[in-house]
Amino acid sequence: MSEVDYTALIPNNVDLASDARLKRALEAWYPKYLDWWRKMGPVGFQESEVYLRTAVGVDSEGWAKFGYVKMPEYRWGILLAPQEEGRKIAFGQHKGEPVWQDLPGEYRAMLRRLVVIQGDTEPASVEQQRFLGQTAPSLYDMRNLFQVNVEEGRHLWAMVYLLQKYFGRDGRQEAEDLLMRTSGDKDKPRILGAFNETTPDWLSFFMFTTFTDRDGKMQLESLANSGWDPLARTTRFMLTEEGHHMFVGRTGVERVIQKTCEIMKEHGVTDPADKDAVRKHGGIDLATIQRKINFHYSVTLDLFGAEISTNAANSFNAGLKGRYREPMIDDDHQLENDTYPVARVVDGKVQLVDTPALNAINARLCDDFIADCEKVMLRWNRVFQTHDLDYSLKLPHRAFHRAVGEFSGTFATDAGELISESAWQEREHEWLPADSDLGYILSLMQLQTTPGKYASWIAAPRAGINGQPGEFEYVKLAAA
Ligand code: BYC
Repeated sequence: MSEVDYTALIPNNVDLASDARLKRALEAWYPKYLDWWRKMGPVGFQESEVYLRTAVGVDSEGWAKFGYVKMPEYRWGILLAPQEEGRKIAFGQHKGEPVWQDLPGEYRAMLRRLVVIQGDTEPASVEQQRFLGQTAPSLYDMRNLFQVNVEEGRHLWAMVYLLQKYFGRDGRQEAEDLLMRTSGDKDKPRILGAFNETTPDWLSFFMFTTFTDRDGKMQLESLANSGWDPLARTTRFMLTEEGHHMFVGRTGVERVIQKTCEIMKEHGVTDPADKDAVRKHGGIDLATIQRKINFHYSVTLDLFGAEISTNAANSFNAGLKGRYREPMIDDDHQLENDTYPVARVVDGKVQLVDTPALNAINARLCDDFIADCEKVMLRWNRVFQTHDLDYSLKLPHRAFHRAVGEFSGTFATDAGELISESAWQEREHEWLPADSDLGYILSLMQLQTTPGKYASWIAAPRAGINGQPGEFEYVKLAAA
């Protein structure tokens, strides 16, 4: 069924009413989730009325409605994309067989791991962003932050549904554990590196939603063709929501660049390295924006795992996790005799090495991610052109500042030249923000709550959410 039951405590299109055991398990998890949301979710705005989008259907047209909601009352639902009749496994050794509706027993452990890792990132990002409401540069941005947060919450529900429906007692335990780990916690951290970093300011948030949410898109796209149909259908619908998160990031950074360009033009600043000239007018200088790109992009590349990975080969071979947009790739979708060029360190240099394609699944996804990020850079660099400024931002080399995979343990410049550790450390702040840069960004973070007004360091958006006018009150703040 694909009709969404909104009368139920947990809105769903999975006919929860007819599965008493699952319904009980999810209803028992709900108060724990709410507890977590209140403790670890957005600080200070739980009673405010936020103009949010809520998913009410799963068709591509008209799947969501907008209205004011207090976040703890958001209708977090379980929504799967419609089942496709006769769908076949599209890749790996089971290619051509009907997709699995039940959990394939031999792949239980692999699937559990994929679902848990995916699930773990969702609450992690909410935790990372929990203080940002207090320094929102406008009500428009505050609303976008909370939209992202409630949808990450819904994505957690999506994974918890899979765990509780298909993995029995272990699944229920994993669902509990997803609420027990905490981003950045010394003893019980979140599973993947980037989700334990802090998101202390809004430029970090926009970089995170540009780059790290884009990893989310790539990973979800790879799972959206899974031979395990419940996972494919769940992730397909998650992708519908993911687009807005990346929009928030891309346009957020774009608006920061726009404001900096306006300041530079207005005050005749021509040297992009002249931080002070921009900072004294309350903007974020271009060199600092570039360093923030370098940091967030490199940390996100680590999320793809090792470029050469038997885990990834096994889950591809098993038909569980494919490549980016698998059905559009023109090959045999089994890859047993194929090779793929992987960037590796050979003779002290980064070189492409032909590698068995099955082992290079992570490397390929990473390449697709990089190509997607390049498109974002084109958009950002267009802002300079419209201001007649001869400047461009760029992605650092894939070997730069890596902690996972081929380049972990090496030291590369932003252009990919391998250098010694001491040489790298001497030049680190050419490429990565110094504490003083981060301190400056933090000093700009002041709450702006007048409808239609924006902080000094960011331009207004081109259009409102859901066609709303410039002065729209996106968040009705609760009286303190
Ligand atoms: N940090 O063969 P390897 C999102 C571990 S983001 C720490 O290299 P594999 C979102 C790995 O677990 C998308 N550990 O990699 C965005 C393994 O440990 P075990 C999240 C790491 O397995 C914004 C060992 O190293 N979804 O949705 O091929 C906001 C060797 O692993 C890291 C997914 O990632 C790391 N960075 O690939 C909200 C999809 N990387 O098991 C949400 C599901 C690797 O040997 N996950 N390790 O002890 C996967 O597909 C894969 O697990 C990975 C790693 C791509 C993450």
